[in-house]
Amino acid sequence: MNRAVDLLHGLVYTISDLHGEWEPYARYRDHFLTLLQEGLADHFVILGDMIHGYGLPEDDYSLDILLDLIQLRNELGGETIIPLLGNHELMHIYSTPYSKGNVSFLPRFEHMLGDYRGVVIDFLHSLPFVVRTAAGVMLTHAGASTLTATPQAAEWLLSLSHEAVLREVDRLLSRSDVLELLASYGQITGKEYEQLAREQLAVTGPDDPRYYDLLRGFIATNLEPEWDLLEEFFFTQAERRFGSATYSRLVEQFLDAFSPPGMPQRVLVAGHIAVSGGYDILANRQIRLASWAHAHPKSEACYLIFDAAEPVNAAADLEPNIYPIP
Ligand SMILES: [Mn+2]
Repeated sequence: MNRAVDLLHGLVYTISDLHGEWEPYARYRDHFLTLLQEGLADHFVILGDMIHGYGLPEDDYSLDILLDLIQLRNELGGETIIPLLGNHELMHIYSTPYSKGNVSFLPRFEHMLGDYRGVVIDFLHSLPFVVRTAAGVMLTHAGASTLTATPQAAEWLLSLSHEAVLREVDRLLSRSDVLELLASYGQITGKEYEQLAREQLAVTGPDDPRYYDLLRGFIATNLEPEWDLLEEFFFTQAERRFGSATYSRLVEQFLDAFSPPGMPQRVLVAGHIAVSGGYDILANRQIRLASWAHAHPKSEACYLIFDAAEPVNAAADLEPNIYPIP
């Protein structure tokens, strides 16, 4: 498994975090397709968190966006259409509940899947984690963190098979007393396991082949170091914990760890965190891009386009390449 897409040339059109909002998605997508036809863009990268609306269920177009991306990637290929994995997609690979405010993200999307489950979950399993470019600009969902900024962590993440982690979960499960685990899961959550599995994952009952998936997710989150690395890579908000000088060194180490031989990565572009306006420049090493959900106000939402072959040395060099939502 190779979780990095390496681009040596071509114009890279980049957006972040759409969180199930169809209209901005369609605007960015249509603009990309026009630019592609005109020879003014070659790669469409989405920095993860395509899914999970923060608003009402009826306004949540998460499934439509993924189905559209699946079709686009089938038509145009994985070098042209490059959605990356974000923390919101990750939880449907491992069946791990996650909420913010009043919204429980896992069950809403799981109940949406219906007959599309197989194709959608396969698609999530296939998503790359990073794009690296000859320009020295690396694209990913969240940002740098201490645990992931080592060559060993980078190597593990870049060759990760989710199936292998889930097989490890099953190995542990096969050596456990499942009934006892179900009972303790119920004790922790205050609800019967079966009720939770129905609510969270839309399973039909104990005969459903996915009946134990919620329990598998619970075991997965206790795997060390696997889950710690996944959690830090996809959920990190390290920039909020560290001062600018420390975070700058951390981004440098992170980029070094993820650089392929002969193609040093010098600038990081990520989404994941709200910004005031449409983007932030962090320690002149990182651009925090907000293409919709994390832009404040939304009218400042923006995308980035840059040449994968043209060397970039500092985050500020990319500022002229940032444009408002089309
Ligand atoms: Mn995120």
